[in-house]
Amino acid sequence: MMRKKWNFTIWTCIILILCLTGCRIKSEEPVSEQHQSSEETDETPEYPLTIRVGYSTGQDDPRGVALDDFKKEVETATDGRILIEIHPSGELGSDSELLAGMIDGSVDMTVSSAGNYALYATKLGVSALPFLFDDFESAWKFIDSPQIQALGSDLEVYNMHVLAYFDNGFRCVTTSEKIGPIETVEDMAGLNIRTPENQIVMETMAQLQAKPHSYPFAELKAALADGSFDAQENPIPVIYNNKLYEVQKYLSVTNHSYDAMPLTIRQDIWVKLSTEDQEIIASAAEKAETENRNLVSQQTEDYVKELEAVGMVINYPDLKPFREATAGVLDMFQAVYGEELIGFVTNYQ
Ligand code: EAX
Repeated sequence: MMRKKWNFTIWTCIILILCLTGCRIKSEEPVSEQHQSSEETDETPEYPLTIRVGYSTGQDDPRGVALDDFKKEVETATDGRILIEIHPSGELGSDSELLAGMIDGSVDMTVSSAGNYALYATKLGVSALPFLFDDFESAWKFIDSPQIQALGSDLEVYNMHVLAYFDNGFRCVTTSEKIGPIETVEDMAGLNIRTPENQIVMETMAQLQAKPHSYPFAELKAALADGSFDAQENPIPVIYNNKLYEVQKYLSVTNHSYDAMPLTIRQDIWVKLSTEDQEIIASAAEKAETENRNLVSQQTEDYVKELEAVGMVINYPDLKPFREATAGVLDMFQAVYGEELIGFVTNYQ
C-alpha cells in the first residue's frame, strides 16, 4: 500500500511539473490562429508543395491504408499542387521523435497515439485512461464531442494542427511462451512489459504491478524476439498487421486502454495554405478518418480467428479486478485535467 501511495506522489509531481512547464512555454509562445489561411497571412507556400508524413507502424496497418487514400485524394484534388510523401515503419523516427519533428520542422504530418501527444498537451491523454469505454461507438462519441475536440488547440503552441482522430483500437496484453497467458491481475505482477512513451499507459501498467518500459515501436519485434521484453500491449490490428504473433505466444484480451490517434499537420504549414487547399486537406482527412475507424473496428473483430490460425493462444480474463486495480489512475491526473474535464469524464462513464 505504501508503494502505491509513494507512486501516486511521484507521478502527481511529474505530471504537475510537465503541466506547469507546458503552461510557461505557452505563455512565451505566440499561439497561431487556427482559422488563418494564406489569404490572411499573405504567405503562400512554394508549389508543388511536398508534405512528408511519418508514422511508426508498417504500411498495412489501418493508419497506413487510410493515409495512402488520403494521399490519392489530396494529389488528385489539387492537380498535383500538393504532394503527400509517406514514410511508414519509423523511417522518420519513433513516435516521440516524430512529434519532436513536428516542432523542429523535420516532419510535416504524423499520426500517433493521443497518449503520446500528452507528452506535450497533457490533457490529450484523457481518452487513454484505463477502461474508459466498453466499445468503439462510445469511444468515438467521446472523441468527437466538442469537449474533447477543443483539446486539440492545446497542440498549436507546439506547431501541430489536428486534422482528424484516427483509431488504433483497444490495447491488449501479449506475452511470450515463457510467461504464459495473463489470466488474473496477479499475473501482471513484475511483468517486464514494453509500452509506448505514454504516461497514461505506463501508469496503468504500474498500477497493475507490472514493470513498464517505453521503447520505440519500430524496434519492438526484434526486442521481443531477443527476450529484452517478456510482454507488450497493443490493439489486435497492430498485433496482426505488424506480425507480433511471430514473437508472442499469448494474447490476453484486456482492452485496458482505448487508443485514439490524432492526425496532425504542422501549424506553420497549415496557416500558409489557401482556404481552398485547407478545405481539400480537411475533407480528405475526414474521409481517411472514417476509413481508418471502420478498418480498425472490423479488424478487431476479424483478426481474433486470424491470430488463432497463426498460432496465438487467446484468453479473456475477468476484467473486474483489472478495473479496480487501475481506478486510481484517474485520480493521479485530477490536478492536471482540472475539474471541468474530470467532471465530463466521470459523467461520461
Ligand atoms: O501502434 O507504440 C505503440 O505501441 C503504438 O501503439 C504504436 O503507434 C503502434
